[in-house]
Order: sequence, then structure tokens, then C-alpha cells
Amino acid sequence: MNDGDGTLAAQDRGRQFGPLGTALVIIPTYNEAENIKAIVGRVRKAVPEAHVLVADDNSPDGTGKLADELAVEDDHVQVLHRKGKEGLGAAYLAGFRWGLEHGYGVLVEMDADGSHQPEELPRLLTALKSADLVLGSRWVPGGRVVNWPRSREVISRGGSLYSRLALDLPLRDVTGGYRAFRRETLEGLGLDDVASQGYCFQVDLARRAVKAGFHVVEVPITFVERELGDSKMSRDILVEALWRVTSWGAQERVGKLVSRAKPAQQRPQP
Ligand SMILES: Nc1nc2c(ncn2[C@@H]2O[C@H](COP(=O)(O)OP(=O)(O)OP(=O)(O)O)[C@@H](O)[C@H]2O)c(=O)[nH]1
Ligand SMILES: [Mg+2]
Repeated sequence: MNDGDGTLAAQDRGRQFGPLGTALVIIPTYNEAENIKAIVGRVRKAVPEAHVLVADDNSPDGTGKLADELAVEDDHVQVLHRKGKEGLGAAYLAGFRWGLEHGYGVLVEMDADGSHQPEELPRLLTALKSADLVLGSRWVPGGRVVNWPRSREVISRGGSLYSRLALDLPLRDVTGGYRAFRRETLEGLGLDDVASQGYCFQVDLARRAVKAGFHVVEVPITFVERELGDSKMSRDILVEALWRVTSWGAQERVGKLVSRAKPAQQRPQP
């Protein structure tokens, strides 16, 4: 667990964390018919007390209908049907809103394709007892990826490194999507003006959490490449991430320069 002085732990030490409350595992789906039943089953088995919300963007392959079948059989499973494909970020924002309105204490992000292993969720939830946000991390000691082509690893590591440096974040895996938030953390992130869609949605949330002073902890995970169904990764998603991260970084640097200049100007003259 990366809980050194590089994270916000140093700033927050001594803080008391309250009880967690019921967890809602949000699984966004677009054409995951081959995966949805298996992943929901694994979550229910690994963390029986948690609830599941499938946020489906009207998948043409009938994922939403399969999720409905699961919901009929199991009162811990719900489905949020959305009109059409609007991207991962929009699906999560809708899922978070739903979860907060329904009183959940913890909101978890998890992909449908098996890359995020439900069996590791208890470790994330345990870490959340003394954190505001827990990131499942591939790039801290103990974390790893299985069956990823070298090219994907280079893109992912490069994306995290670039985000870390451009945004001055004390985090190793900034783009990952296996996370557990306390409800108070999400409420403090200003979700109403989040516009990011793809990978940079994850960078955006991590950045907001750090800047807001929340205690963010990374726990190692084993990320497994999907075996069934198609990736939704695209060039557009990478381009969006690159320009948004670059522009946030530039804005922050300008902001820091301005605030450094201000106190000197405002200092009363003797
Ligand atoms: N609701 C919704 N879910 C989406 C959308 N795009 C992707 N997802 C889901 O988000 C999760 C992550 O998408 P993936 O295609 O696995 O993307 P990835 O994990 O970055 O790429 P791979 O490593 O190649 O699998 C999966 O559960 C997808 O079904 C979308 O537009 N709407
Ligand atoms: Mg995936």
C-alpha cells in the first residue's frame, strides 16, 4: 500500500474516519453480453453484502436485458438503463448520482470485462476504512498486469507518468478504473462540472480528490486483460486524455504563478 509521505496521508494524519456503510459496485457496460453474468456473479460471491448497479448505455448486444434478468433474480442487483452510448465518464456520473440518492456509503468503480477482479474488492474496502479514496493500482509494488501486450503497458504507464508529472500528483496509477470512494469524497469533488469521458475521467477524479485534500491510498491489484468482448479503447479517447491533462497542467501552473505574485503585490507597505 502506498501510504507514504508522497500521498496526502502526511497532511491528514490523525484524522478519524467514520464507518463505511453499504457499498454499491457500479459496472458500466457497453456490449458486454459475454461478460455481464460472470462479473456480477463474482461480485456477489466476493462481497455478498454489497449491491451492484449495472449502468448500461442501451448496448445493441442485449447486455441491458441480461442485467435485467439478474436483477429479477437478485434484489442486490439493479440496472440503470441509459438512452445510448455517451462514454464511460457519463455512465459513472449517472451511477454515482443514483448511488448517492439511494444512500450508499461507498461507491465502487469496476469494469465489466474481468480486468478488475471482484475477489480483490475486500482489500480495497479494508483500505477505505482509513482513506477517503482507494485506487486499485497496477504500478505500485505488488501490482501487476496479466496478458497485456507490451504496447498497452507502455501507453498505460506513459499515461500515468505524464499525468503524475503534468498535474503534480503523488500517485502511481492515475488512469486505472478500479476504485472505491466514500460518499463524502464524491460529494466533495464537484462532479457537476466533470466533462471528461474516457481515460481522462479517471485522471480528472484523482486530480480533484488530491486537490481537495482527500486522503488517497493506492493498493496493488492484478489487472487481467479481457478475454471476451471488444475493447472500447480508441484513438479519440487517448487524444482527449492528452489534451485535457495538458490543459489542466497548464492551468495549474498559471494559477500557481498568479497566486505567488499576489501576496507580494498585496503586502502592505511599511
Ligand atoms: N455505459 C457505458 N460503458 C462503457 C462505455 N465505454 C466503455 N464502457 C465500459 O467501461 C468498461 C471499460 O471499458 P473497456 O472497453 O474494457 O476499456 P478498457 O478497459 O480501457 O480497454 P481494454 O483494456 O482493452 O479492455 C467496460 O465495462 C465497458 O463496457 C460507454 O460508452 N458507456
Ligand atoms: Mg477493459
